[in-house]
Amino acid sequence: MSRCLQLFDAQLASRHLDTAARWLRARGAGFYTIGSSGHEGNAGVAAALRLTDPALLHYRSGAFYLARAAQARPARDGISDVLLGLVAATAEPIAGGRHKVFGHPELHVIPQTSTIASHLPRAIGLAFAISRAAKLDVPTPWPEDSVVVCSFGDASVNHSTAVGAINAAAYVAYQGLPVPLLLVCEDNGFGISVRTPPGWVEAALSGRAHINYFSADGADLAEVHDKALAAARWVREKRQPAFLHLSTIRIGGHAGTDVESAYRSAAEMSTELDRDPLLGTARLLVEAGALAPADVLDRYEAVKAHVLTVADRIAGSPRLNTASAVMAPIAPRRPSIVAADLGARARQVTDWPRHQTFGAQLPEDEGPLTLAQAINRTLADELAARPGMIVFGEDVARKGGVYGVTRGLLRSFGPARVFDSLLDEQSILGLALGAGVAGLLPVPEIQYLAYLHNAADQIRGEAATLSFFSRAQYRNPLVVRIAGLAYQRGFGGHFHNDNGLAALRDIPGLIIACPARPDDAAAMLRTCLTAAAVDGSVCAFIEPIALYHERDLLEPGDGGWLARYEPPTRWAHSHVPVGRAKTYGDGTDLTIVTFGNGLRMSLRAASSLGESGVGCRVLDLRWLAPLPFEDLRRSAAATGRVLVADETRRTGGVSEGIVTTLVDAGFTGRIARVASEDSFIPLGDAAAAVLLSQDAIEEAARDLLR
Ligand SMILES: Cc1ncc(C[n+]2csc(CCOP(=O)(O)OP(=O)(O)O)c2C)c(N)n1
Repeated sequence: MSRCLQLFDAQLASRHLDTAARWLRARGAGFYTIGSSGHEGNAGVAAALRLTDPALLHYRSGAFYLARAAQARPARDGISDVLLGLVAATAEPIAGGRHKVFGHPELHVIPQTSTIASHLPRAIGLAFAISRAAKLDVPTPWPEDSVVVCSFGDASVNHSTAVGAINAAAYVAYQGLPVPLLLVCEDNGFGISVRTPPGWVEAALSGRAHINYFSADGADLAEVHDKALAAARWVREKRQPAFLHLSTIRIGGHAGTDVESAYRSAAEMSTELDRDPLLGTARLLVEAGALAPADVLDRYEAVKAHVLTVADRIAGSPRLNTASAVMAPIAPRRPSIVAADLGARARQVTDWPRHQTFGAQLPEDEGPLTLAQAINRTLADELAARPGMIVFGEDVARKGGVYGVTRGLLRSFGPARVFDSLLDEQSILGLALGAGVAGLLPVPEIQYLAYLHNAADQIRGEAATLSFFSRAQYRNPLVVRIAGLAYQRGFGGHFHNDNGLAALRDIPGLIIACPARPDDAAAMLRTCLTAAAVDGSVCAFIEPIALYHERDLLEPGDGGWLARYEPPTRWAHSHVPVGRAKTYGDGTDLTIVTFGNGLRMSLRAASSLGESGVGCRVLDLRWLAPLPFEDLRRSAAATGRVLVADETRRTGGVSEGIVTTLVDAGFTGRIARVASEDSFIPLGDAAAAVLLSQDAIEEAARDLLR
């Protein structure tokens, strides 16, 4: 009964936090009024789980958070945590005033965004990764027998992200792989003003193959606890996913600004209050003789007084007030530590284990390699050196990738570390996010850039924001390899030649690598993997498909696009730091700024221009975010004339950023740009009509010099 009383306190406090949220808002001191009222039965779910079971919570799981805070030893003051979040105080323990989220590393609550259902792919990834990490002997913050709990609303069930994630959980479980995941649907019957058809959640979630279904009346704490206990036990023992469907009510509308009477009758709202979970628990306590009715009221008032007193005290707490303070945790970077770590690791690599990976011939002895081969050998070297690194995606394992980039990795490292995923980019990235949080180093592949876009939120909204919303207390190290860009000699049309990077370029903190040459690809991939491991960096590694198997630069057979693989003794020396460009040539007439396929075209153009006496230098940016500001400025100043050769689209393409950067830097010389058209890429030879060409670069260069 003391447990029940403790949970009742969590429920009461959660309810009064909602009151406090509106009170603070009315005083201009609070900024968030989405509450948990009516959902307080979720305290019983927390009680059925262990403190160390990682939780990804719905924004109405306030009582869960408070109940879990009480489980900690010493107990945390969850009330203060939430209030500090409501007033966006810097002292708030997880987001530090950046948002109101439920989260705390000591409580194993991982903060979530407000994008409904977007946390489900990560939750599945985490459930998968905890077991996978144990199998690989990689330490994680959580015991091997943990249950990952993930809560969400009833309208969220219909979101394609949830549908895909639930399918992914079943797909993994179907194969007999562990997915210890408890999916808790807190069903209040509404998504803002839209009613979920009665019975729909049960119809959608129950009876599914490979995901067990439990349900409970969210107003009955004892029932919630019993069912949650049964569900958690089932998940923990079977290592299979389960739903826990809680029927709840929603008291006070969607948020403080929501006028519920616009879409609900007063009669309906007042009848529903019979199902208030606070009344349910009070009834339990009174019937069991633990409290008299008057005690219940006293307790209610005492908790209210306490919450409002704390609210009053923290109302004026200091808030973030400078851009640098706000932005500090977006993507903390320590380039010198990355370089040192890379060097130290390289010194530890010895040839014997590498021979086990590569056979008799080490890659540095293979002679000049293509871009695809260089990436392949680097992945192999890094997989050998990093036990927590996993490589996965569509077709990466058995086939070795559509372009052969991951060929042989499955054979060398086995299916626990190199595996084919289901065909769902959102689930691939979600798995990566869960794996990263669990302590693995995920290297997912997105087969084509065009197919990143239907899952971009997993990078944009989830991966890139985790450090921001947790003050870097949670990180999801990630190196997502994306085969992309155009010029596949008329093959494939738009979907295999997408040249749009704008959707990645504006994501705060995201590192975008775009190597063009084999030697750069190897060094930059090592940099990304090290930055991910050391700083938790989120990296998009863009691989220009058309250059994967390119061998020549100026003449057929010249081998000018091949490069030898560097042995580990040279890795520190050839380290390419994030944001460092590379210059080719030292001409003083013109600087051509470019990257990717543009580098090869520009080098060819520079050679041709050189024949007519024009001295060019070509700057390969290599990193598209952060842009190599200093190198750009310096090489522009060296000639006073800049031509940007950009294979991405004229609007929203990389060249916009380069020109703006130069203008911002006070560059007063001449600038021009050539880019691809604002078009999708057509099939066949027509592609050339809309893409940047070597001829266009040469012509623009001559114009600029005229
Ligand atoms: C992807 C996305 N679309 C729209 C919204 C705006 N929105 C916020 S809450 C909400 C309703 C969610 O309903 P439900 O999942 O039932 O949770 P509840 O709020 O009822 O607990 C909507 C549409 C959002 N946050 N995310």
